This record gives sequence, structure tokens and C-alpha cells, in this order.
Amino acid sequence: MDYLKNFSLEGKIALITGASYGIGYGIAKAFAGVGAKIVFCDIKKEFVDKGLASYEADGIDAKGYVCDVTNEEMVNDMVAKIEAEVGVIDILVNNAGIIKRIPMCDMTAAEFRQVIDVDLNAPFIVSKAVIPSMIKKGHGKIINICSMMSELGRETVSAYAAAKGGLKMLTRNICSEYGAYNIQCNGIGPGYIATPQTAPLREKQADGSRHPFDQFICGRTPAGRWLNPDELGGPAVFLASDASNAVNGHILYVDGGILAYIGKQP
Ligand code: NAP
Ligand code: GCO
Repeated sequence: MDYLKNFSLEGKIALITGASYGIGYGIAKAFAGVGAKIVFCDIKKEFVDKGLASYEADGIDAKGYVCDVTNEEMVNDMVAKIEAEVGVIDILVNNAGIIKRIPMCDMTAAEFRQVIDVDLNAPFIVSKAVIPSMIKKGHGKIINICSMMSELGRETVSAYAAAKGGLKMLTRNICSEYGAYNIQCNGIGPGYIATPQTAPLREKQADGSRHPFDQFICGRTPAGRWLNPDELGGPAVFLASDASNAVNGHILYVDGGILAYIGKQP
């Protein structure tokens, strides 16, 4: 066996949602580094344009589409366009996501639904759009970006935790339902990653001191630091490549050890 070739994505087409920057961008860069053709989408044209400029600056020939992944019609149109313009998608990464940090009793049902819509309904919609062609092609890889909150709760993130817990189970169900068609569906559960989504948790205080949440996370992470989007590249390449063909329905936590750790001793 050529072990190195087993990790290669040469000739593969990968769609990563919400990948103009942040975690999706980090994963896309790693995929491109091992040979994949990168296709991404974002909800706003300005982000797609910014993303395209970043990919170009990194020497990556990516194709970007404007698409709201909660809109089934837009998603189906985008997937049809990708199939016509680039080819059948081999790898899907359901990365686009939002969070609302609001105490549960202050949150409106509409706000709760919006988070569930982007973080759980959208991965269902996009997966459903790509699976039929994957079946015809004889293989497929779906990676759902889950969270620590697929396992743990925390004040103010009820909708996000409900959605990411649900996404873990959607992952297992896609594995159960389509594993027989040589489709592997796994999740990545990032720990605390320094991206715009978590920027409010790292903001310096008025007196110049570190945000209490920043100190809390470093104390809860054996690595003692926030992780960066590039550190998700290796695990994502593994789950997208033939090296993981026997891994299905698994959530790979890339958390610097948070889930293994009780927290820093006082
Ligand atoms: P981010 O910086 O906010 O990027 C998420 C991307 O998704 C943005 O480009 C965003 O566009 C896009 N998006 C939002 N709603 C969309 C929609 N309806 N249709 C299409 N695109 C949409 O987030 P990130 O931190 O890189 O996170 C990426 C994923 O990892 C998310 O699923 C997140 O929940 C998960 N995650 C993050 C962390 C972390 O610590 N950062 C940890 C665990 C899991 P806009 O900017 O226009 O909203
Ligand atoms: C929060 C954070 C988290 C992270 C991540 C943890 O407010 O607790 O934003 O939800 O983004 O998902 O894995």
C-alpha cells in the first residue's frame, strides 16, 4: 500500500460551506495542499469576493458561490451549478454556522430557530443535495463541523448546544443510512478556535486585562492556549481521504485536550 497516496485528495472536488475565512478556510487550505479542487460558498457576495482574493493570494484556484445554506432552493441550484461547472462533489464539509450567546430565558423562539436553521437544518439540506450524486459516483465523504457543545453545555448557548448535539446525531444517521453506498460521514468537534466567531470572548477589557473567558479557556485547555484554524487541517484531510474509509459516524474532537481534562488546579 502507498500510505502517503492514501492521504492524498488529488483529483477530488471538495465543497466547504462558509469558507471565506475562519475554520472553513483553514480546512480548505489543507485540502488544496493535498491536491483537492476547492469550491466554497458564503451567504454574502462581499465575503465570497474577499475569500476568492485570500485563496488567490495563497496560490489556490478556488471557485466561490453566493448561497444561503438554509435555503433549499439556493442549495440545490448551487450543487447543480457545481456539478455542471466543476464536477460531482466528492467531499462536503458542512462548516457554515452561527452562534447567539443569550441566556435561554431571554432568547426568543425566533432566535433559537435561526441558530437551529443554520447549524442543523442546513447540514441536512446540503447533505441531501450532494448524496444522490455521491451514490452514483460510488463514494463520498461528508464532514460535519460539530463543537465541544455537541457534548457539553454552557450558560447562554442553549440553541447552539442543541443544534451541535443534533448535528452529532445527524452525522451518525447519515453514516447509518448511506454507509452501504461507500459514503463516510464523520464530524470534527473543534475546541476553542481563534476566529471572528469567538473574537468577543477574547476581547481585551477596558483596563487592558485579558477577557475572563479567555483566561477560563486557557485554564481548561491542557495546551493552555486557543487553537488556530490551520490546526483543523490535518484531521480534516484524514477524514476526507481514503485513509479513513473504515471510519464512519465518528466525531473527532480537535480540542487541545479539553474533553479529557478536569481543569487547572487552584
Ligand atoms: P465564522 O468565523 O463565523 O465563519 C462561519 C462562516 O459561515 C462565515 O463565513 C459566515 O458568514 C458563514 N455563514 C453563516 N451563516 C450562513 C448561511 N446561512 N449560509 C452560508 N454561509 C453562512 O465561524 P468559525 O469560527 O470559522 O466557525 C466555523 C464552524 O465551526 C461553525 O459551524 C462553528 O459553529 C464551528 N465551531 C467554531 C468554533 C470556534 O471556536 N471558532 C469551535 C467549534 C465549532 P457571515 O460571516 O456572513 O455570518
Ligand atoms: C462559546 C463558543 C463555543 C465555540 C465552540 C466550542 O460561546 O462557548 O463560541 O460555542 O465556538 O463551538 O467548541
